[in-house]
Amino acid sequence: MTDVMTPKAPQWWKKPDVKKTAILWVVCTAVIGYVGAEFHVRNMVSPASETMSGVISLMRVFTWAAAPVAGLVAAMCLTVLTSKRHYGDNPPAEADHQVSNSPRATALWIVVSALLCLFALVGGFIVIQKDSSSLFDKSALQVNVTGQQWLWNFDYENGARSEDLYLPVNKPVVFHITSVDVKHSFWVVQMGIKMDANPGYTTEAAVTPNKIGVFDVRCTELCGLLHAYMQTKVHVVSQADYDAWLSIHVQIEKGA
Ligand SMILES: [Cu+2]
Repeated sequence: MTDVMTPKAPQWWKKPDVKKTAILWVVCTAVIGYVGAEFHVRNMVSPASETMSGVISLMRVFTWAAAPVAGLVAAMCLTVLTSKRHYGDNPPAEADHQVSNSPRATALWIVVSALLCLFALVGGFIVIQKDSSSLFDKSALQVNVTGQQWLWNFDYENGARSEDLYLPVNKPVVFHITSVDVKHSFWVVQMGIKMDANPGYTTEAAVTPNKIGVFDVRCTELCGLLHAYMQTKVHVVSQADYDAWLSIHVQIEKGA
């Protein structure tokens, strides 16, 4: 073990292409991580719930965690593409890398990639766990969501039904999602909620909208000819506006 700890650079590090790959690895990791994370964040919607904020940070973290892997592949490609080409049957002496055949390098890579996977798994579980907690919130609003080719229906606790979703701001809501025909998927884009709507089953998803405004609801499971048009809006309003909308809506339904 002591010979490994000596400050002298190991033999393989002296090979120019190993050095080149290592430097490129650092540069590629930084570029891929930065561009990837910024690209994701800029191209993702502005969040309308804690859940969506969590999704965005998770994407950022995952992008950075994946950057060294992508960076190494890119660095190796760049080294190969820019290195001197050798012709002949026997590789030149400088191409004989112990690292290419080293159990230590293999073990290190397995451990590092296993740790990265574990990190992604645990990170994902923590966010999922946090998001599911309001499923058990007794004070949460309950809304039944029914998908059908090619629209959504929303049923509220007082019997009102609508095709646009209305929600009060800062109040947890639990969606009970099903379908009357084929498989659909209920996606509230800016709130980071996406759940399958299966015929004969009820699936659940919970969220707390934290921004007043109009946001998008889409079907995200290919469900037939007009799948692309199976979208509607969610109106997040104040509690007073929500109560007023709900009472008027029920009256209209009863009067009709
Ligand atoms: Cu659909």
